[in-house]
Amino acid sequence: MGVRVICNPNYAAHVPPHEVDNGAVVPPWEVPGRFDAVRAALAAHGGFAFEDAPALSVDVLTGLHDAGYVAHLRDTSAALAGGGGWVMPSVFPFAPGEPRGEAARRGAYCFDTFTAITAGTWAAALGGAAATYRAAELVAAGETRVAYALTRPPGHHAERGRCGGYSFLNNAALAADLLLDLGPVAVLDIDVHHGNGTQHLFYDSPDVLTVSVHGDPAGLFPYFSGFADETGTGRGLGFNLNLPLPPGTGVDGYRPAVAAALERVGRHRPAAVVVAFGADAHEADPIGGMRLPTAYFAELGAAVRALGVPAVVTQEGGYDLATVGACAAAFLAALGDEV
Ligand code: OKP
Ligand code: ZN
Repeated sequence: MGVRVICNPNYAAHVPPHEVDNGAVVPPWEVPGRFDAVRAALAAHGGFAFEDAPALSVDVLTGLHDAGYVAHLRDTSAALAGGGGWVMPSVFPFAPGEPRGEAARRGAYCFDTFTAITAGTWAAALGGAAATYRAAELVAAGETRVAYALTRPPGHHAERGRCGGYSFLNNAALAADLLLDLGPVAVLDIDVHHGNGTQHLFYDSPDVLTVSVHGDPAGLFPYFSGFADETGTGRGLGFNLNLPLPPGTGVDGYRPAVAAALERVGRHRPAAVVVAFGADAHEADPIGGMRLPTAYFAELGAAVRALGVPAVVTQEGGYDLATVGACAAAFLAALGDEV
């Protein structure tokens, strides 16, 4: 089927110690075993070609992420090198002005208490960006119709200057940016959580259409965005579409939402599409709250394939280690199917 899988060679470097949920310290959901589970499932499925991403120059991130934020990630990881420590915010900005000092920076460059920076975070995040950049390069050069960046941590919650939602560098946005060389681009986000970072980065752009199908943020992370009335701003007005779904939604609710999402993507006449893929709407996912069976991920892949445009797929969420790989394999095999 010819799907190129570009791996983040540094995926295991980022090991979050825990997350803080409603003030409680709980085990992290976003763990290295997620990558291993997906890679094993793709290998068992067969038909996927794996390669490691070459190193990426940090300069590639300049147009996308704030320089102070990038320095914060890099410097924080460097300062933690050799130890098992971590950095998480305790105070978020409540007064105007630049952050002065380390404790202020922690809160200024992060929007939640789920996203620890560790010694390996910078390497892992940059490795994920490298895998995504390579995937986009291959698609832009016409070397493959479908490229999948197999990586963790995820990226779709990362804003220009803030990490959050386990995300540090916005891989989907990086791919979209590169693919703009071909013409208009659409990002379709089917992770169960709203892709707030990608929406934020392209909110005023008519060139990159952002469409997200996700759990209603009234009751699901990221809570502050993902509502249907967020439609873009300025020249980008009309180029953001959110399709929130109630908790417990299954195939019957997803089908019409995905059809509406793809109808909008098609009207954009994209030269390429970026799929921010998550398996966390699966019925077994421990945090998604939705009811999709594994087989529906094949239907999703076929539906995206029917757009008839080249695709870069980024790996976002999916936290049930027993099913995340099968969902990815089903989606990618259907998307990459040659006829
Ligand atoms: C990242 B991605 C669970 C709290 C989890 C953070 C979710 C981040 C999801 N009680 N909160 O979009 O899969
Ligand atoms: Zn998610």
